[in-house]
Amino acid sequence: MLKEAIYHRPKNNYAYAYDEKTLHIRLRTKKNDATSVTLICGDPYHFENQSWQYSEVTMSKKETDQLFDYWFAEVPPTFRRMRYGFKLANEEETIIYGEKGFFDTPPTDDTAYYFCFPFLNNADVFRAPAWVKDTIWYQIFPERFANGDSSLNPEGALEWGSTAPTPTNFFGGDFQGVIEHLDYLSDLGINGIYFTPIFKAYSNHKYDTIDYMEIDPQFGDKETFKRLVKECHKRDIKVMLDAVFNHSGYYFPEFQDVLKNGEQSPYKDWFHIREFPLKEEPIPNYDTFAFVPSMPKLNTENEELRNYLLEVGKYWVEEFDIDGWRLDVANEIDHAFWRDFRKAVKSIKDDVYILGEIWHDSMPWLQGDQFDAVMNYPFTTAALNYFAKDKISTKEFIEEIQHVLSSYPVNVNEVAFNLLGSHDTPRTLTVCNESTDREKLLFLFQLSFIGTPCIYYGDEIGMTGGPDPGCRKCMIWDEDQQNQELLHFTKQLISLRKKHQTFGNHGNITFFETEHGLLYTKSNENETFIFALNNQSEAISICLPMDLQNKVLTNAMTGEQFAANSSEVNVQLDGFGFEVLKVEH
Ligand code: ARE
Repeated sequence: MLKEAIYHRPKNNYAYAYDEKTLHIRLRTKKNDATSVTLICGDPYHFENQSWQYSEVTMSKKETDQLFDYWFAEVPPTFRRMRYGFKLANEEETIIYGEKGFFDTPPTDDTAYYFCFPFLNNADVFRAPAWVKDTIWYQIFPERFANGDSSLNPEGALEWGSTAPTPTNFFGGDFQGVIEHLDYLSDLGINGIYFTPIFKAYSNHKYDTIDYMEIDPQFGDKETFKRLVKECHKRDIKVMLDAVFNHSGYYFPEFQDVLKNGEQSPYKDWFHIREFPLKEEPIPNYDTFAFVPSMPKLNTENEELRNYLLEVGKYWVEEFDIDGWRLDVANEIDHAFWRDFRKAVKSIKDDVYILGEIWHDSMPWLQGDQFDAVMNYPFTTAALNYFAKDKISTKEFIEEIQHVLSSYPVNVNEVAFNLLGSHDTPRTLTVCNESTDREKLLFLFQLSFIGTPCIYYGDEIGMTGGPDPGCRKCMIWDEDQQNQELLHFTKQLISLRKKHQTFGNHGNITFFETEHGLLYTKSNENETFIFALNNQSEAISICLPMDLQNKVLTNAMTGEQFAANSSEVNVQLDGFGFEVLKVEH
């Protein structure tokens, strides 16, 4: 066995509390190396005749990526503490692996050889709000969703959809417009809206805040926003706002004060100024988001600023009853701030959802003390490379997806924010080279996967657009211009996800090897959904992965039923075709 590939470390995705009584343990081995892995585990203080007493739990191979297998076991330690190690076997040898290295047989004179999960403290369990698991998000870029009150139009606002979006043009989207289309969103079936920033700012995207306590006047006022939240809640739709705390905008009065008064400004420590006077060229001599001079980085270590931002976090929850915060550039802000932020906002409403914008591996933020989820861009990349761009093989896709799953605890995966695109990326249909067939496969995968899917406004009706700002076109409301078939298809998937727990976020996912096409199942004790997808233009046949003799299969999309008359069932898929079949056990 390749010992160098064997890896475990407690208190992260390899060993964590799933709930107040259950531990999950993972072990990494070289791919296709070990043939069985057993968890050796016991209470650290349980000795008999000076011999440590342990039991053995079989681990199952849960994920496999390009190089490794990940073995998994679930254990409920009676006294909520555990020492543990692993027994790995293949045809050649059996070895024991613990914190102090490798052994031939399990040592029993001392538990110091083993890994330690000291105590399962309830306060440390990662817990996202219960409602999140069943949420289907819809992302709205407020300037471009709907213009419901033209009296609020910013100066020079253009006619809705009359021209392409640029970094600086305005079309007058507002809250009234959103309110008027809430029935459309209810009908679509989504039950959470993520709004990009709505606070007073300079630009059309509002990521350059002027006042965190005010609504941008082009969107409406506080009364209208209150009404919007109420109308959403009436329809069981949650509301999440964007908190831009990494940086302020250029016209944030405190930054203006520093520009004007330099070192004499009482706000100079609210920012990271490298030298006075401030200058922007050739690059700013103060820290910024990227190298953008109009986005000076805020110093969250400054107590006054920190308290101000924590007040902002609380204010919109307390006064407006919002349900979530999406945190912009979350990974560039210190962890201590986010721990305080979590405590502050959850003290007002304990089931507020906290979503960090992080595009990379995010385990340090997902330990239960900071965020409930991150924007799952690694999922996005894998899905687009496979379904939209045809850049990777089925095998590579499954490996990538399983790599993402293996990077986090199961309870974190269950609330991962799975997006296919956003206001920062080209529209999915454009990435699909405008193939609606490919787009449908993407939606089907996203909406049947573990986590919480998010639909970027307009993707459901087939809008196109390149990278920012191309992806920020005005929403198309003329039904003749909308792709009604795609809209109907999206609605159908959302309704299946809501109706069947197994289709949605409560089923175990398993991927199968195939010669062609993608095959996976979602199942619980009562039923299994089988998903067969063909991302190629040629027709294929896929053999279903289970013995279906005498079982009745239901086509989930059409409701048609048929009985399987042999144990081996093949489905024929047209180019870019798919089948979703349900089997009761
Ligand atoms: C403008 C221009 C862009 C230009 C950019 C940088 O339009 O063409 O690339 O400036 O000079 C907001 C606006 C943008 C605006 C930007 C700056 O929405 O239109 O862009 O402000 O004025 C990284 C960060 C991530 C960030 C993305 C954009 O890690 O946090 O870059 N996303 C948030 C928001 C944005 C917002 C800001 C931050 C700033 O969602 O909308 O931009 O408030 C790799 C990297 C990632 C990187 C990602 C995308 O994967 O590893 O770290 O994300 O690519 O570039």
